[in-house]
Amino acid sequence: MSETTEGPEDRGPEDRGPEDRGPEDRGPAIAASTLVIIPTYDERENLPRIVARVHAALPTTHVLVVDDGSPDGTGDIADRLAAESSGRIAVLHRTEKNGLGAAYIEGFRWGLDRGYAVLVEMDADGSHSPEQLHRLLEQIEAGADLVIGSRYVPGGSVVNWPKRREVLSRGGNIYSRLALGVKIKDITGGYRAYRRAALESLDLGAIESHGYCFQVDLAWRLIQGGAAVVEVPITFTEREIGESKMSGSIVREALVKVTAWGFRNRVQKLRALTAGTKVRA
Ligand SMILES: Nc1nc2c(ncn2[C@@H]2O[C@H](COP(=O)(O)OP(=O)(O)OP(=O)(O)O)[C@@H](O)[C@H]2O)c(=O)[nH]1
Ligand SMILES: [Mg+2]
Repeated sequence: MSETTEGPEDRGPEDRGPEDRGPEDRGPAIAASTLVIIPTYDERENLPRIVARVHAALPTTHVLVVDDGSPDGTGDIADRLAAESSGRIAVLHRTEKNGLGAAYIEGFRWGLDRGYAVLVEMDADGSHSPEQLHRLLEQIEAGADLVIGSRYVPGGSVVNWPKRREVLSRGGNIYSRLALGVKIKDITGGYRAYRRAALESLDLGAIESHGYCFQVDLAWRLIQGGAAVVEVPITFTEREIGESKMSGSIVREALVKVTAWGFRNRVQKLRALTAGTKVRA
């Protein structure tokens, strides 16, 4: 398997909406064995909207909400949605805010235990468009292990992002590309689909990263293991409701860890090179 960075720019009409397909046949077939994991912290207004959009786009897909005891009552709203969902929505309640990475790991474990073929990461705040999820799933069907919804491949875009945020995100991606020597344009992106075997190949208990770093960490581990990583273009829209949980410590964590991984990787390569030279000499 190899690392690939660009999927097709568009695998169907730009906004192939549910209205274009029959009610029982929306999206790729694998949508019926897909679990969309949505971590939440204070997203009471966003959660019902995003879940409704997922099910309008892909009615057979299941959703798992992982709430970290949101003070605004998001967890209760999730329970209500689950009760009315005929089994398509489940909720995990965690007692305290412990970061997006830990929430996803618990969600992955839950989904793997229940046999889902694909596990998707999606923010609750509307930045990741459920109407574009079919693009990610189509690439899994085509053989990818990890598909990243990318803002920075041709066809990808960001809407309503303050310049400051875009500079930070683009800078973080350029730095990660250089430090790690990977070709992926949006390695910090959090809209993703994982083939279950890809997650099973990882030691999830060993992953301690939190924010953006969590995304880089998983992609980096998979690339090193020889996984096929593909990017598809997405339209990323800044949240309209609620507050961002981005913080300086999330940026610092990513910077420190990515630098350390890149350094270690180069040392390992250098060692392998000198060992090879000695053998040949
Ligand atoms: N369960 C859980 N969810 C979290 C935590 N922190 C953030 N989230 C959720 O993770 C998703 C992404 O968080 P955001 O605050 O939008 O962070 P971001 O997308 O990196 O930053 P912005 O671009 O500023 O929105 C949202 O659905 C949040 O509610 C956490 O500690 N626990
Ligand atoms: Mg966000």
